[in-house]
Amino acid sequence: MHLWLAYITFNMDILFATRRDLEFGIAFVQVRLCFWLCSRAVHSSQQVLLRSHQRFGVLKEEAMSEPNGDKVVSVHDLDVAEEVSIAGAEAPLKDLDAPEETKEKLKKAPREKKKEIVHGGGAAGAKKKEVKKESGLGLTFKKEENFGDWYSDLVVRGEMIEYYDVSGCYILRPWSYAIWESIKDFFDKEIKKMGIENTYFPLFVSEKALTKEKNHVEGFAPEVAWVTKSGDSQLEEPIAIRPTSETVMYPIFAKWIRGHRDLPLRINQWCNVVRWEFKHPTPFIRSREFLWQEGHTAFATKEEADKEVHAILELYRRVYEELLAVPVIKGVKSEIEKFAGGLYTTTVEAFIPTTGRGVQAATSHCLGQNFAKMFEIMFEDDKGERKMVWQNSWGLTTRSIGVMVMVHGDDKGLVLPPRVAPIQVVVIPVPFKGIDPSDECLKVVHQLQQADIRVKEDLRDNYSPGWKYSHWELKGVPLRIEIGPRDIEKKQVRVVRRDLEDKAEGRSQDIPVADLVERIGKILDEMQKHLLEKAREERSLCIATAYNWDDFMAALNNKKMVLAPWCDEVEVEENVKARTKSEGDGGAAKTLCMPFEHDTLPVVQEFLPEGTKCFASGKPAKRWALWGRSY
Ligand code: 87F
Repeated sequence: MHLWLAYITFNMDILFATRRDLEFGIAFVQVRLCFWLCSRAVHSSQQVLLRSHQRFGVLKEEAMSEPNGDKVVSVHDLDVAEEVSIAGAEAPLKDLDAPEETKEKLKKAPREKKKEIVHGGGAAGAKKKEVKKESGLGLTFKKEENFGDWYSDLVVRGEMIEYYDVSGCYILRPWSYAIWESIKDFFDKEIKKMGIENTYFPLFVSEKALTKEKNHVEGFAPEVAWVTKSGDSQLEEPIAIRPTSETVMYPIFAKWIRGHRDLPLRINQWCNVVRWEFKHPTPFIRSREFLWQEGHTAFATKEEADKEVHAILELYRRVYEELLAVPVIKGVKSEIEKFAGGLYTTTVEAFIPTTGRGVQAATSHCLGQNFAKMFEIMFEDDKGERKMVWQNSWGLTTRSIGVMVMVHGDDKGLVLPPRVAPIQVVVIPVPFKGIDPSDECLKVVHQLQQADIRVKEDLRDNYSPGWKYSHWELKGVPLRIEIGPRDIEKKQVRVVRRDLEDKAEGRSQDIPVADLVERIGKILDEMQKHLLEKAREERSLCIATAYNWDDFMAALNNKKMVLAPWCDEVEVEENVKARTKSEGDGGAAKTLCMPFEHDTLPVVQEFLPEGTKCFASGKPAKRWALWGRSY
């Protein structure tokens, strides 16, 4: 067994070696062999325990521990598959939510096999051996070839999501939850500046309250989850779990609002909601429970409400563009697509170029006076007249994280924009000839921490530098710093960017330690900008304009969003939905929004010449609409 392990460890070190790694490879292997010999002497009689933590039959590299908890030696993933059965370790976890088809593919997918000429290590040196190796760290699927499986694999291997045994529910691991916290911190500060206060209302809604505003629940009723039992006894009345909190909050608004001095009332809550979706669940994008913020406000006048709708929409744009580096299009929803309980719905729409699908990124609704009427939310104005309030509600969810993953991720893993990356810089020592640069790494970490850069060292001695590079690339950390003995001599470090291709100019640069804080700060800003620009360029190539049906269908089937002049009639949108479903092979298309802006054109709706016809009905066009298939 130990011989096997030494062999595996040795080969994996070579396999994960990058150019720089190879410089130091032999020495590293020597250290490993020494380590193994020692451990063999001490622990030869004990059974090695192996544990598998990765689903899909992919075993994660992990330090094996003796029953007493001591680390023995590292084992790299797939190589140990046979060892697992020998050691009787637990079987790889079942993929609980991935579609059956995906599970099958994941099981069958040929792992990338690499043939490597491995130079025998240690003092014996020059012996050459041909071995087949598998990396196990790289993703199984390619983004362009098999997007769905690439995404499911990525969110798990990138440690964003853990599957759970309730369908449609996912565990947000610290890596993704930290991203949510960044979004939350930013948005929370901004809404507080606007005078909005945080609050918390209960998770449960009575049936009476939930069904009070009929329009609002009508289409959604099948998605409402109900509690009907406690223990063995039936509840007297079933209680709904909030799918959104209009009906939870507005009875209380009616109580709190009496006169014009109680207005505006502006509150927000950060919470979870449950919607029992029947469409195929996708981590972050469509889950049965998700996290969000929901803002609910009441004003004396429509003008004030309108103003807030747009101010919040602008904040949503900033979350996507400034934090997540995802370009969005602001607009208003069509009559079919708006929130049925409200007056109008504004939206920020994102786009996933790889699938050619739009995705509603966040919405800000003007509810008008519908809810005020149903829940009797009235106020006495300064002339003593009783009036109904004007209301808004607005929400942004953890879907935003999924959109970011889909837009920026690549075949190596996640690519996290620096502003939301839980770790912005990882510092990795590259030992050579017995020189261990760990202390220098710690100094650099300290230096960067002082400048509020989120930085972490990876000094684990049971992983090779090459393995660590792949690991942190998979997790999307924006920058890695490598420090080897030669760097120490030259008082410099090597900095490598995650957002650029392997051979791209500027991906890797040597930076003097003295300039580090300033230069790293600049590079992170540049990366943030670059990611948005790159995504914007890609997205712009995916917007086509069509004036007739044939051009519209052609663009749609070419994975594009289509900007088209439209008569703005409900029946025509329904007809377009039906026709696109039957004529194309990617499902129905609908209006994503009537955009307020288009690329550099901030007033797109003003550029509709007299006499322009609707692309679908041939009737006079009233506005530009952006159409597309969507999530
Ligand atoms: C599902 C079940 C029951 C969406 C639902 O967008 C009710 C609903 O009202 C429901 N799904 N909606 C619309 C939510 C509107 C609105 N609420 C506050 C938001 C943002 C935040």
